[in-house]
Amino acid sequence: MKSYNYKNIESKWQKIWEDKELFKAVDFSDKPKFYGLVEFPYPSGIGLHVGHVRAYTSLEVISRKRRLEGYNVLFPIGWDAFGLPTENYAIQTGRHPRLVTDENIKVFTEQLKEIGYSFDWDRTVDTTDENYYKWTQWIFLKLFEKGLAYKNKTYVNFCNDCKVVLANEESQDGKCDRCGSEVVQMEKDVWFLKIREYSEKLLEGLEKVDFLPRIKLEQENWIGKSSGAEVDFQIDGTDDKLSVFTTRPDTLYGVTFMVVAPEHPLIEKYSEKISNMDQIKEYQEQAKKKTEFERVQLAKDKSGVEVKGVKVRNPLNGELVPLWVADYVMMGYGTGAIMAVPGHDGRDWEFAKKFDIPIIEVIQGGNVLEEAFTDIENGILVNSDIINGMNVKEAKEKIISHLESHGVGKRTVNYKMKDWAFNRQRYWGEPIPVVHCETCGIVGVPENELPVKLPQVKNYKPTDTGESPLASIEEWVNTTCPKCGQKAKRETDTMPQWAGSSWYFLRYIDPRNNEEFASQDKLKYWLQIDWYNGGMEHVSRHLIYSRFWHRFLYDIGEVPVDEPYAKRTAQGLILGADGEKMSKSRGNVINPREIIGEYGADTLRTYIMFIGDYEKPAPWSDNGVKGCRRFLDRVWKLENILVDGNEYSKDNEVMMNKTIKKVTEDYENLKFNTAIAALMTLINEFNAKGKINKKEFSDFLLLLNPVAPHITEELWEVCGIGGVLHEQGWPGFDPEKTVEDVIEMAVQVNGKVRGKIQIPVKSTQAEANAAAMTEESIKAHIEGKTIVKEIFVPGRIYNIVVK
Ligand code: ANZ
Ligand code: ZN
Repeated sequence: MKSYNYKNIESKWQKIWEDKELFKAVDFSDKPKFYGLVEFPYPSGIGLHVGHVRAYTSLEVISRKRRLEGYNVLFPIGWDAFGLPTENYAIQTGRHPRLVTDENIKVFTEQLKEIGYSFDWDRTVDTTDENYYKWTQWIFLKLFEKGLAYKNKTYVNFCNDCKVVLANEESQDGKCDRCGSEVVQMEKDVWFLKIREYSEKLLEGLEKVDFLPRIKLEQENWIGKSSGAEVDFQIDGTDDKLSVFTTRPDTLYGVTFMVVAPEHPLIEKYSEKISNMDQIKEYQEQAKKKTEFERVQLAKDKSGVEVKGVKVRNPLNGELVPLWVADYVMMGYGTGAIMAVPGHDGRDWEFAKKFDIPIIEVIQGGNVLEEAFTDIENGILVNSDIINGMNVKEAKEKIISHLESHGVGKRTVNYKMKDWAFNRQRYWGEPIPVVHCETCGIVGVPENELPVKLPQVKNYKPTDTGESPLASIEEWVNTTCPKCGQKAKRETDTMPQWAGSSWYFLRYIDPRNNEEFASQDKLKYWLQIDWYNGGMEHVSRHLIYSRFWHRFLYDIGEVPVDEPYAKRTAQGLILGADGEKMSKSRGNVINPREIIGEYGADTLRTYIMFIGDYEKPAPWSDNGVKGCRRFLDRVWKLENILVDGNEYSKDNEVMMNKTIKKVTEDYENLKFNTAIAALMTLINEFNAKGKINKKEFSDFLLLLNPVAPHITEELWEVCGIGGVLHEQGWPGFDPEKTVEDVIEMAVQVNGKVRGKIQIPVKSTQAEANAAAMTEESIKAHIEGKTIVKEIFVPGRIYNIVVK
C-alpha cells in the first residue's frame, strides 16, 4: 500500500467537493434543513488563528454529520470586515482599507479552504461590500423611523489615541480595549439605539432557546434586571422631591444620609441655596476625569462632599438626613441618587465610616459598627417601626404598598443595560444614512438612495476634535434635504463594528438579493438558525445586539421568528504551549498553516477536536499533534488487515454498536475529544484482533469522516468499498446491542439456592446449564443424580429438580 500522502489526498478531495458543489445549500428541499452558524471572522492582516479553527471545526463536524444524516445543510462563512485594525493600518501605510480588506479576505479564504471546511462558498457576505451595507443602513433607517435611534449629548468614553468614542464594553478597566491607553470622559453628541426598550423581550426570549447555562447567565447579567422601588424624599423647605432607586425598600429606617451623583441636576438647581458650591464644583471637575470603572470598581477609598444648606426628609419616619455628592453613585443608573443605608450596604458603610455619619442596624444578625451586615436576604427587621419583626420579603412588600398608598413611591424595575452608543468618528464603517437640515432636523436618507457610499478620502485619520475624516470632504458632506430640498449636511459619523454582525446570519439566507435584505420565503425556510457556535467573549455584546436587531425586525414583520438562534454553544480558548493566551507579543502563536504543511489538515482538525474538553481552555501541545498524526497513520494502515464481510463479525457486534452510539452522541454534545478517543480504542481492538472486515471498516470511516474528511474519503475509495463516502448515510446502531448485558442468576437445586452464575441476559437454558456445571457448589448437588425437571425463566432464575 502507498504511504499516507496527505498533501495529494487533501487537495484531491477538496477539488472533488468543489467540482461537485457538494456543500451548496439548496433553497427549498424535501430534506429536513439544518442551518449551522459560526461567528464570521474579522479578516485581519495576521491571518487565521488556531482559535478560529477550534471555533469552526465543531459545527463543521456537525454539518458534515448532518449531510450524511440526510439534511439539507446551510453552513456559511463571511467577513466582518469593517473595523479599526484595518483602518489603523491604512492610516500608517496610506493604503486604502478596501484594498487591504480584499487582500486579507483572499488569505483567509485560502486558509479556510486548505483546512477542507465544508462552507457554502457561494454565500459569503462581506460587511464592507456596498451591497451588504446598503441593508445595514436600511435596518438603521427602520430603527430611526420607529424612534429607536436618537442622538443625544452625553459623556462618553473617549480614547485619545484611537480618537474614537468607545462603547462601555470597549473600555475595560478604564483602558481602551483596542490600544490599551487611558480612556477619558468627553461630552459629545452621540447616536444611541434604544436597546433598553428591549430589555424585557431579550430576557423573555432566553426562556425559549437552548443556550448553554453560562451563556444565558451572562446575558441576564448584562441586561441586569433588578426589582425594587422608587422612593421620593422631600427636599426640606421646598415642594421638590429627590427620587432614589433602591432594591431594599425594607431598609428605609436605616437611612442616615442621601447621595447624588456629581452630574445630578439637583446641584445646579439649588446652587443658590448651597453654601459650599465652590467645593462641590471642584469635586464635579475631578469626577469628570474618572471613568465609570474607576468610580465604581476602583473606588476603595470613598470620596465625597456634603451638600451644605440642603436636607432631605425620609418619607417613612419624617426624619431629616444630610445630602452628599459622591462619585460612587452613577448618573446613568436608576435615578442617579441613592438613599444610603450604611448598616447594610458595603459602599455606604465605608462612606459613613470615613465621614463619621451614624450607622443604624435595621436587620438583625451582624455587628454593623464593625462592618456592614449585607447577608440579609433571610434577616428579621429591627428598629423599623411598622415592619419590626418581619422577614425581609414581607417587609419589602409592606413598605412598597405603604409608599404607594401614600403617594411617595412605587414598585419599579431597573436594568443595568444602557442604550447602545451607536457611532464612531472613523472612516472604515457604514455611513449613518441621515442628513442634518436646519429646518427639518435630522432626516433619513430615502430608501432608494441607499447605500450612502463611503467616499474616497486622502487621509483616514480622525480629526483631533474627534470628528470623522469624512467631515473634511466638502463635496460629500454638503447635500440637500430630502424633505425640504434646502441645503443640508450629511452625518459624518459611521456605525460601530457591531452593526454589520448584528444581522449577517440573515443575509446568508439570500446573499445576492438586491430587492430585499432576504426574501420572506427563504427566511421562512431557513430560520431559525439551528445551532450557533462562537466565543464567550461575544456572549454579552454581539449576541445581545444581534438578538436585539433580529427581534426588532420581527416586531416590524420583516423576519418570521422572534429569536434568531435556537441553540448557542461556545468553545474554550486555545492557549499557547506555555499555558498563556496566544498573542503576538508572547510569541506563542501557532499558525494553522504550519501544522497543515507538516502534518496535514486532517491532523490539524483531529488534534483541535481532540485537544480537550471543548468548552474549556486547552494548552497547545506539539506532542498531541504528533499523537493525532500517528492515529491517522494507523487508520491508513488498516487496509493491511482488511478482510471481506458485509456484516459485523459476531464478536465485534457490541463493540461496533457501542462505538457508533458513543460517537454519535458525543459529537452532538460537544464531546469531540471522547468521541475521537473511542475511535482510537476501536482501532486498537481491531489491530489486536489482526483483522477488520469491510462493514466494520466502512462504518469506522463514516464515524471519523466529519473530523478527518480527506483521509476517510480516500480510504473509502482505495479500499474499494463501493461508491463514494459522501454519498453514504450515517451509521445507525441497535441500542440493544450496545451493552453486553451480563446478569447474575441464582441456581436452585430441589428448591434451595446452591450458587450463582454470571451469564449474558439473553442466554438459553442450555447455556445456563453449561454455566451451572462450572460452579462447584452447584455441580456437587447434581453430579451422580438424574435431572427430572428444569424450570428456566430467562434473565431471572434457573431451577433444577434432581432425583
Ligand atoms: C438602599 C440599599 C440598602 C441598597 C441596602 C442596597 C443595599 P442593583 O442590585 O445593582 O440594582 N444604587 C441605586 N442607584 C445607584 C446609582 N445610580 N449608583 C450607585 N448605586 C446605586 O443595586 C441597586 C442598589 O444600588 C440600590 O439599592 C442602591 O442602594 C444602589 F442594604 O438602596 B440600595
Ligand atoms: Zn429640510
